[in-house]
Amino acid sequence: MTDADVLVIGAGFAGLYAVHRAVSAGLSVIGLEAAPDVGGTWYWNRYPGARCDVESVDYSYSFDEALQQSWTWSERFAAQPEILAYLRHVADRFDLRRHYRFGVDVIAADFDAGRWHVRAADGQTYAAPFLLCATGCLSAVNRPDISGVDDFAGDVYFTAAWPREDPDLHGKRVGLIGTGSSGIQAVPLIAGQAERLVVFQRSANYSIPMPNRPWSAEEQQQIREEYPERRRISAYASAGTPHGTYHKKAVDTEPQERVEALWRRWREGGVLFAKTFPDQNSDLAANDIAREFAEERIREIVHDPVIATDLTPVDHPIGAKRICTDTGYYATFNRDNARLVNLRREPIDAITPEGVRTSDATYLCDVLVFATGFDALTGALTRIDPSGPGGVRLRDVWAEGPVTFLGLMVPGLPNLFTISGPGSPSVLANMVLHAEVQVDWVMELVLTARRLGLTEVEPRRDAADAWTDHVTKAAERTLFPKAASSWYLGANIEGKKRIFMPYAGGFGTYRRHCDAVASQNYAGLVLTTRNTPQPSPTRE
Ligand code: NA7
Repeated sequence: MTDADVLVIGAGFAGLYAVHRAVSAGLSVIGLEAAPDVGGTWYWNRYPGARCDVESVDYSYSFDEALQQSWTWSERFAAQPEILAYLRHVADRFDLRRHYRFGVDVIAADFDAGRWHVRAADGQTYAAPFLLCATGCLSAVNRPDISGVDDFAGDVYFTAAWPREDPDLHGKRVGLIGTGSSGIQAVPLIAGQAERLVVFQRSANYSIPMPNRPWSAEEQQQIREEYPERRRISAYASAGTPHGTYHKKAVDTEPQERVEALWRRWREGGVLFAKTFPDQNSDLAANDIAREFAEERIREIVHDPVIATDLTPVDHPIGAKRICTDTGYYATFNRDNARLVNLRREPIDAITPEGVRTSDATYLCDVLVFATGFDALTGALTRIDPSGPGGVRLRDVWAEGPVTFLGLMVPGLPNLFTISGPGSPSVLANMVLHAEVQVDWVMELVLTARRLGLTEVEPRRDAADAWTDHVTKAAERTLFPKAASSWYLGANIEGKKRIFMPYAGGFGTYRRHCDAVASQNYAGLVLTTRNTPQPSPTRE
């Protein structure tokens, strides 16, 4: 079968849920996935140290209470193998693999005669009236165009496409380029194996220790008992988790009390530190308080003051760029076999067959690891570049930055849904609950249209412009746009338009917007039957 009611691209958290939801509604579904199995980003990102920076009890599906109660996370922040095992378990439990074609690399999608025709790299096409792109925010790998990059004679690995068989780095001289979350997680483990590790840093990032630990049996029991309440609080919370901020603004809190609050968050660990105080990401004075606290910790851990200074970010308020979460990152630079090269002082001239040549030296390497990130948020979609009626192309609609309705739909491209797309909270929220909310909303719309005999749904251009404007204004109320080198802004990709892409208004607020559109008979959308506009539907 190559025809269905719904096509879903991707078998990560969002794609698996989309397939499950569509099948449960009685629709025929074909899932397409480039990898040989389920997992999405957790299939590919299997580098040493890969771990989620959100607690796993939150970063897991909520749609099925029996699943929730039966799965046990072994530790607070699960490592990649456990998350992949969870997704494989979900695929088995709901019998989702039989709807998927694996190893299918989608390269094009065209809407014609009321159907999306999706073409794969092997020439096969698949068709359905509705297309859900669950292609992920962090899946289009960034392969930097550094001079001589193809000349390197040793082994080359990307953290975002790590080999299934872990390479043995013992006794090797390893060069690692990139110090975002992936590089920062991998560095301590690679330094523990390699004979020598040189880390090439273009921009320093803030990283907060992850106080990971196994859950005790009592804690696991308590988690099970409290799950419904935990999910109730998360449902309309600002990031889709039960955690909030301190009850007072940083600028209204006495210095001693402030430091105590910061220590508490530091010890809780991870991304939560970016939200210690309610004003931390909107008021530079409040941000400075948290930033200076974190910088003091770097200086405490790193013995050499010059290296500590190099490891201290210079181009963004703390949390304005994705904060990282580590296990022993800064302390790695106290080791004799680990070295930091600050590319802002000593830029790369070229990669040579022997290693990396900078303006100051040549670093001989047997292995190069690229932890250079992704063409985030838009890359996986623009690489497919869906084309709508009249030849409207996604890349053209987004030429000046992503224009979306609720981060889910694009004017000119009917029946296309961008799960976790730009213009939705996505990477600023708990991605799993976020996927559930969006997929539920999309499926409700698809089922409503089918029930009413309407064949095409599309946002009005003015409604999409209004949403996009709202997304921009939400970002302007925060410090996010001040991060010069952030992938949230597309700044890591040469030539990419600098626009803050996620919706910074909060997960709960976003959800209320989605609820309101649905309850107002899909205000902002045009629903048609074979190009004949129909009045807004009356919901049953
Ligand atoms: P990131 O956070 O985008 O990090 C990529 C790193 O690679 C970052 O330090 C980049 O520097 C660096 N980079 C990219 N291109 C180059 C070139 N050409 N030369 C030198 N350095 C380069 O990706 P990650 O995979 O670490 O993490 C992505 C998200 O996954 C993470 O935030 C979590 O949400 C999970 P830059 O900062 O652009 O100067």
